[in-house]
Amino acid sequence: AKAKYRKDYKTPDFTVTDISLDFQLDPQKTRVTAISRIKRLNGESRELRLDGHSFQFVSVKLNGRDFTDYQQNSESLTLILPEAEADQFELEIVTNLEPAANTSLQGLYQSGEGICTQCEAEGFRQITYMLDRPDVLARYTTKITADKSKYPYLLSNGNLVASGDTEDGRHWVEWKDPFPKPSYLFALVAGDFDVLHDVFVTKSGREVTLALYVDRGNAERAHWAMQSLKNAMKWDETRFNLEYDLDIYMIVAVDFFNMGAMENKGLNIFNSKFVLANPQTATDEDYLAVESVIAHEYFHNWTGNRVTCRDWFQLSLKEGLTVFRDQEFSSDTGSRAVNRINNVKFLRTAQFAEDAGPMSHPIRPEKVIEMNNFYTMTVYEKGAEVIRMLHTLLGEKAFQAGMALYIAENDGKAATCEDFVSAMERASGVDLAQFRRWYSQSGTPELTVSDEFDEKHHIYRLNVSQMTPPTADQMDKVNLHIPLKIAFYDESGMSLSLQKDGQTVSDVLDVIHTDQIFEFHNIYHRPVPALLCDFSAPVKLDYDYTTKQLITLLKFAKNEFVRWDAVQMLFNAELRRNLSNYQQGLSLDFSAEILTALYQVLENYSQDVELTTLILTLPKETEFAESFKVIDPEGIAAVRQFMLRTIADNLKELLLKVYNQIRLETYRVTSQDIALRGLKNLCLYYLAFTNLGNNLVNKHYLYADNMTDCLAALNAATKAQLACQENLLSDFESKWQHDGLVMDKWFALQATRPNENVLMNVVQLMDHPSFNFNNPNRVRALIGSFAAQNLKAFHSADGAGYRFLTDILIRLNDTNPQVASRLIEPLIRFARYDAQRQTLMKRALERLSEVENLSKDLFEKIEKALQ
Ligand code: BAL
Ligand code: ZN
Repeated sequence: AKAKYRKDYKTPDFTVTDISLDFQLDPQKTRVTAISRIKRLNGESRELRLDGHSFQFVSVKLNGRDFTDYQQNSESLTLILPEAEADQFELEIVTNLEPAANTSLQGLYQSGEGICTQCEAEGFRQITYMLDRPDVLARYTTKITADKSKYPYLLSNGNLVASGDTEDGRHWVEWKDPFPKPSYLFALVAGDFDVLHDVFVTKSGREVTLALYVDRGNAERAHWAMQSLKNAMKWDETRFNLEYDLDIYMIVAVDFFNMGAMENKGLNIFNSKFVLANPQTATDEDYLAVESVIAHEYFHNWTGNRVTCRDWFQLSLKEGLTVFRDQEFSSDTGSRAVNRINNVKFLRTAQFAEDAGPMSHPIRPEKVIEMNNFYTMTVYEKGAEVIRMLHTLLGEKAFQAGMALYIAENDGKAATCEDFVSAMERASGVDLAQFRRWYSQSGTPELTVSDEFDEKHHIYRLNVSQMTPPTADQMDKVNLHIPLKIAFYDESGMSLSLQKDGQTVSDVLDVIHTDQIFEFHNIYHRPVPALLCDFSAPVKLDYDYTTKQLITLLKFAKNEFVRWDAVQMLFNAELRRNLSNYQQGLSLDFSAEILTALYQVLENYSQDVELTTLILTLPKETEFAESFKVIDPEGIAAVRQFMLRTIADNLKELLLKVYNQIRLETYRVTSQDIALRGLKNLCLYYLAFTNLGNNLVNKHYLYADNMTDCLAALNAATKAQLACQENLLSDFESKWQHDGLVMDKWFALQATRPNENVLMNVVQLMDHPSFNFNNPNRVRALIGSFAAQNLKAFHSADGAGYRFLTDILIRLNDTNPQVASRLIEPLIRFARYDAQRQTLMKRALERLSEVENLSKDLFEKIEKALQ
């Protein structure tokens, strides 16, 4: 497998201006005729290399004549053009596809009873030979002919321009997309659906038809998604001044999908997981996820579609920016603090782990073998953090001026990250020279902070140093421009104003050198510093806090994020200290001071319900694990259990009181109710670990009238291994076995049980009637959760978890390499475990590396891990 490098980018020699696609659709044999208008951009070139694979090639015609002057290999077709025709010509290519046999879920494939496409990043080339690169923008016309009774709905991008019936029970439609687009945004869907219709009137008064297509019988599960779409459209007009541009916006939900969703122009295709929601089937968390993914794909219409990427190394240009936009949408719509905390939790666990592993890469990667491997936490979530830092440095007004300039300059074009930063720089006048390094440097920077208080002169100094440790892909690091947001509190919790030389100074420090001293005046007592408020940069921060200081921040900080972060530091310190005790066979203990502080937070829960829940939630094992160089899976599990039980026992009465106080009548998805349910269910979770657990959890399950409560009971029952657990699990199973999406919750619970025999159980569940190895959601729920979330079982010292995952990956390598490549992640991060586990993990990877027809997806990761 050959790598591609960012530095090798060359503009294409040819471009496709118009393409007309004709699909004679059939699950066993689909015939595709593609007629392209092609223009030469480089007057020298006579060789036209088109990408394509995994179909049956039928014929090629040049300007209407059969054409034979070409070379073909497993990935491409290269035409040697006659000079006389090379400037501008028409190419007709015919291919045959078998959607029903396409388990890769890329290109054209069958999902359930329907047929659909997935073309990002390089799936279009599985449909026909094409200049399959994002800087080739063409106008698409798509004609689809198919069986009318099986596929009453035939959809593609743009507007429906014609339709009709054929004599043999088939029908056809023609769609035309007026906006030139790269091939990765092409989409086609055929099937039978329930359709939910609505209308959105844009701010300039245009009426847009909204249509949401779901499996028959699921229409009532689509209303939340529709409302979310309308909210997103409105929000983008208000906050970003961006209006929708076509007359119709369609969303189709399908059950077989590798990603979460896809932003195809005018025709989003969604994993049904991110569309369907009703109180019986979806949890509060699911509702919020649907809202955010619907918004994300909608926001791509401008940041991704109207302005697209020049090449795939620039992926973060659209993804980082669009994640930032969907995060802002959720924050403006719901609670900003809660959104920030949840995003930071995710980044600190998943993205930091990626940076520390063999797949580390900058948000704009330099080298890629399989592009699908770069739809990562780094490109998406860290990419969004980089945009957020720009927003912090520029402020909303200048940031929006930069956005407007970026859109104006690049509309209808394929742009680069540099185009974006340059627009931001020119619109704001802020020098971003050093800031640009965030795009080329990988790894998690570390800030070390110490302080001095000069009592006599009332001066307080912060000494800040930065360092980015070497990563697998990049040894040498440079200094970054890091915005460090701070606040100071006195012992009584009053916040102090930041002053220097009699002037108020900014609470965002520009950290740009290796070592810097920041001085603050008129400080009369040694303050407690709150550092990295709101996680103003994606870095690790080290400051030697005392427990007392952290408790002060927890109690008094004005900023919710600071309060939550203080508790994270307290929990981490408790875990670390006790883990070392555990490893030495000493007894464990929990700080009484911290218990008292947690008690007080819970007692005052009505002041901020959501924050109370977040503060009292003990980090998951995987979250704790991330702070260790060498991870001890058993030790972390044992100590976390101890912490959990200690909090539960000590706060038992108060937990029960709060549990009983919170009463919700009918289920409503409002911020207030979600918050109250969250806290009640957290109380239930702790109480499950006390002698009250079995009764309480059993009752909670019985009375639950919504999935959030039902799942909270199941989770508590299985994690605390209560007597009622088997009963509840089988009740759930008999109720929901017909519904794969709901059963995913059950599969994930089974896979993350603390039981000794969990692996055997997972293996048996692969034969469960609701399980389907070809459905990525099922595979991720059962096998993905086991490997990525069940730290102790997956890393069992005998290597059984590793062998199991390897067997699965060998199968998936043939059927769906993209999903295989996601699942392999826990295995390639062996450097974080002890020598014995490392040996076993490496052995598993070596076995994989010898598999015949190893996909590029797995090859790239295994090679990096073992090098
Ligand atoms: N472009 C792939 C799916 C997404 O990020 O929206
Ligand atoms: Zn996206």
